[in-house]
Amino acid sequence: HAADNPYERGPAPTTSSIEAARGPYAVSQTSVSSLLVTGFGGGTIYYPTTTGDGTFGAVAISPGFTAYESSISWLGPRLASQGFVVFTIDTLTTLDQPDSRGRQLLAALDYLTQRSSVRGRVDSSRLGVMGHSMGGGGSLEAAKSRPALQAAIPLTPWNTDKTWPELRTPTLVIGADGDTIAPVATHSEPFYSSLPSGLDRAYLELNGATHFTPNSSNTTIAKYSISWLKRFIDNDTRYEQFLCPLPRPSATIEEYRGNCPHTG
Ligand code: 9J3
Ligand code: ZN
Repeated sequence: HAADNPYERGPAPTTSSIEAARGPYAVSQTSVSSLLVTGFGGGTIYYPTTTGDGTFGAVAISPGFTAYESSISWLGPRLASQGFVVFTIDTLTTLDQPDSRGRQLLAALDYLTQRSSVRGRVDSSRLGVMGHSMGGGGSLEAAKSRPALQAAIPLTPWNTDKTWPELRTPTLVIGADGDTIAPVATHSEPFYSSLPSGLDRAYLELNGATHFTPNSSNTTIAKYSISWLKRFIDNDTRYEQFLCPLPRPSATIEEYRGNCPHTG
């Protein structure tokens, strides 16, 4: 109920509403040229068109090694239509490593909240990060250096740093059972296991999936990402039902680990 939670946005969710290709908000978008920003490579901001619902939480999303914004762009309208401002970015070079991608995600959030044309629509205290592969590794780096971030979702993340006990940000790690580039045994699983045990954390292993599954529209990635962002960026406990009790293995879920109930 909005009277209890000033950050709640949109109608009460259902399984169909979080699985749908689009949520309840009409979405607009604006392009940010790399020539006009510093610290990252520009991108596209997707945002709810309405100005009648107050400010929204926001998330910046980085692509992986050698990849462009286009490789993660499906998440822009998918998440924004649920009531977030979403900034899908390009990196300074496509070869940037995870630590650099982490700094670039933070530069993008700073641009979004302080300089962008939609800054008035963003609640600068409710921010999150996502990314694919080295961009997912970057989302862990960003959360490590900025503990005020409210949610992190690394997607088939890759990083040489295997341990993340420093994080204070609720983190959902999404791995793929068939990933041979960032195998879950040496990336997603140790990343998840090394998070503090008292932190709100989860590990979703996609079934029948590869390193590149996060590069196209995927309902399982979308529904749990929406739920995690709503639960921790918006403090919206209406979404707790999709996260706790822990999802059971299914045609699309190889494994799911996490703490329940959530504490944050
Ligand atoms: O961003 C990624 O896809 C990282 C996987 C990779 O190619 O690492 C090799 C150095
Ligand atoms: Zn570490």
